[in-house]
Parts: sequence; structure tokens; C-alpha cells
Amino acid sequence: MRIKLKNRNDIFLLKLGGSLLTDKNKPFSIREDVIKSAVQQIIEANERLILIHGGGSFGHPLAEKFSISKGFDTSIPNQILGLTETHQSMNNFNSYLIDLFLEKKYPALSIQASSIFIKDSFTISTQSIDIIETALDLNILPILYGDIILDKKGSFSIISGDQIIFELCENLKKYQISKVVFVMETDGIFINDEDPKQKSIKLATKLYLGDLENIDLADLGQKIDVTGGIQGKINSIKEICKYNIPVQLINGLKEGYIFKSLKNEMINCTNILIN
Ligand code: IP8
Repeated sequence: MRIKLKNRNDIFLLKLGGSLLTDKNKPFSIREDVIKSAVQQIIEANERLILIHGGGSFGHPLAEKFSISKGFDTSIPNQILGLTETHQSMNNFNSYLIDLFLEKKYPALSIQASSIFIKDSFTISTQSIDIIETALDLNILPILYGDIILDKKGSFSIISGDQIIFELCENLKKYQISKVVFVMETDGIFINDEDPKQKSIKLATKLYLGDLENIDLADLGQKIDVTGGIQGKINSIKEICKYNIPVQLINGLKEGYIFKSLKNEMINCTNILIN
């Protein structure tokens, strides 16, 4: 896929998955080499983008322990404290990332989703998208992350990195998103071979939105996190494609892939194209 940035107001949204950046089996564990390489590639590419990262072992174990995504429940001991601890844990993780950019003298700014988005039962709203746009105007890299979200009805939930992306697709006005890139620890979406006798799986390198309806997903035995798994990712892609924005799923463990994606170079990955 070759998508040229058309004008200086075109941007990429890049999501670094939590299971790529952390060891999901060990709470609060960072995959240092992977994160450092991702940061280095983003700096070297030096493109205008918004970076979003997931929770991994900093967000999901706590969110699960206190059933944060189910909302306020007085029967769960210390749930409100757990809510704030979940946020703080994500904040610490995010600080680690921000520091890596600043150490390399690259201006990155942490923007907390829990401070700029609010829920009203099912709908999420924001009055603060201009903060992100103004940061972009100043050539600052805005970094958002999966977080807790408060609900005006006196409750709360989790806002995942993917939900943040939908909100950005919906609300950014001054900047056009030319591509959303999900950086994961697999090459993309694997499907079963058309010939069932083959019993083999293959990487879907090029898909259209319509293909996602009846996709024959290969079972890679991937763990489900509190906000989704691969089927959740497909639902996210469908949502993003509604805004006519192409999506790319790439492997963050492959050397140079993040850089190449940001430079629109060819890589072995899944591209979801707009019809
Ligand atoms: O990893 C979840 O974000 P995600 C964030 O993008 C928390 O789903 C706090 C669990």
C-alpha cells in the first residue's frame, strides 16, 4: 500500500499494542528492547502523527481485578481505589515512554484520555480535541493511552486505545488521518486457506471492509484481553473504515517495520483498504 501524505495537515494514528510493549503474563513488566526500538523508529521517521498505546500488563490486570469495565459496583471491595490505581499504573507506563522520547530530545506530550473524554452512559464526548490539534500545530508528538473513563451517570469504565482512535477519527477537524496503523506482535490477520483440505493458514495481506464481515479467522490461540482480542480488533477496523480511513496491521517485532509503515514503504502485513 502506498499512501502519500497529501498536505501538511495529513497525519497518521499509530497504536502500539499493550501486548507488544509489555509481558502480559507478568504484571507491570516492560519489554524494554521492543519499546526502545519502536521509539527510535518513530523518531527516525519524524512524521506527523498521534501515538496511542495500550495497557498490557500495566492496565489489564488491575482493570480486571476491580472489574472497572463493568462500572461502579459497591459489592467490589476498594473498587474506587482500584480505579485510580489503574489510571496511575497506566500513567507510570506512559511516563516511561514519554521519557524515552524526551531523552532523545524529541518533543512528546502525554495527554490523558481520562481528562479529555467523558462518558454519558453509552456515548463518549470531548470538548478538548483542540489540545491535540494545537500540540500537532507546534510539532509536538501527542501520546494518548488506554485509560479509565468517568461516566456522568456516576460510574466509570475503561477507554481502550482503540476507542480513543475512534474518537480521534470522529472529532479531529483540522487534521486528516491518512492511515491508522496497529502495531502488534503478529504480522496481521491470519485466515484459513480457501481449500479446507490444505488445513493451512495464511496472512491476509489485502482486505476490503466488506471482506471483514465473513472472514474465516485462523485460530492462533491468542489470549483475550479485557478490551478485545483479534475479533475485537476486527470490530475496531470496521469502525475506523466507516470514516474512509485505511488501516494497516503490522508486526512490531520485525525490524524497521514501524519506520517503513510511517514512510509508506512495502511490508508484509495486513492492509485494509477503502472500497
Ligand atoms: O490495551 C486498555 O487499553 P487497551 C487500558 O488499548 C486499560 O485495550 C486501563 C486496561
